Amino acid sequence: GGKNNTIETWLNKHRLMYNKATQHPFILSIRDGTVNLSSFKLWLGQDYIFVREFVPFLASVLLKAWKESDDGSDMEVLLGGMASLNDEISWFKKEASKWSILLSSVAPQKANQDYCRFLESMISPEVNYTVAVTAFWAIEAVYQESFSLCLGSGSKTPIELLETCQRWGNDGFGQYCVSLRNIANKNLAKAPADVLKKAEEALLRVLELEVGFWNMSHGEM
Ligand code: HMH
Repeated sequence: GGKNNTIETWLNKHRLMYNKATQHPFILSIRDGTVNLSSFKLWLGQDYIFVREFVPFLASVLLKAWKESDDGSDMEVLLGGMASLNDEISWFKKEASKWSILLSSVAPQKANQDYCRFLESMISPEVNYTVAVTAFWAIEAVYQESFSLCLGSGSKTPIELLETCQRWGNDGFGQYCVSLRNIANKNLAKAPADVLKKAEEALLRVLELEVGFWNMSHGEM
């Protein structure tokens, strides 16, 4: 606690794992234009399932904020996230039809099931707001960092994947992630040691699950 930079401290401490999650070979293959389109389609179908599971998780974070946060602006940031998820689900359906993916026939693979089980565990009222909002920030931040890599100068992202990369790599989403990190830092600064420990564990678990999710898409099961 104390200083308002717990997240930065943890990211430095766990830099290797964070880089594994944000610079995965699947993302690097999008960036250098060598991505296998069947991998991309697999990712798209699996992520649609994940995002649907993300809705009740975010609802639970919102509920915890309402009960436990002393700052009303937290709820507004989270509500904005909820609104974006509504848009995101429509986008997945549109994108899936563009790639001729029948979403109703996609079954969650092992890595996705593991991740969804983690989200479900975070919904429990026993998990406090600080831990849940730290996990939430980490989940969003990994996608933001990953996909913005595919938009940077020198990237050779295939044109038909640009919209996907912009969805999570755009500046607005980047700002949203900064707001979430500020919320997490603010709550971590006043958290007792046991909560700090659980939040750090949740961050590490998210990074591990993100790597597993990319591995699944990249055909490295
Ligand atoms: C697996 N992680 C995964 N999917 C997503 N859509 C996000 C993070 C960001 O919302």
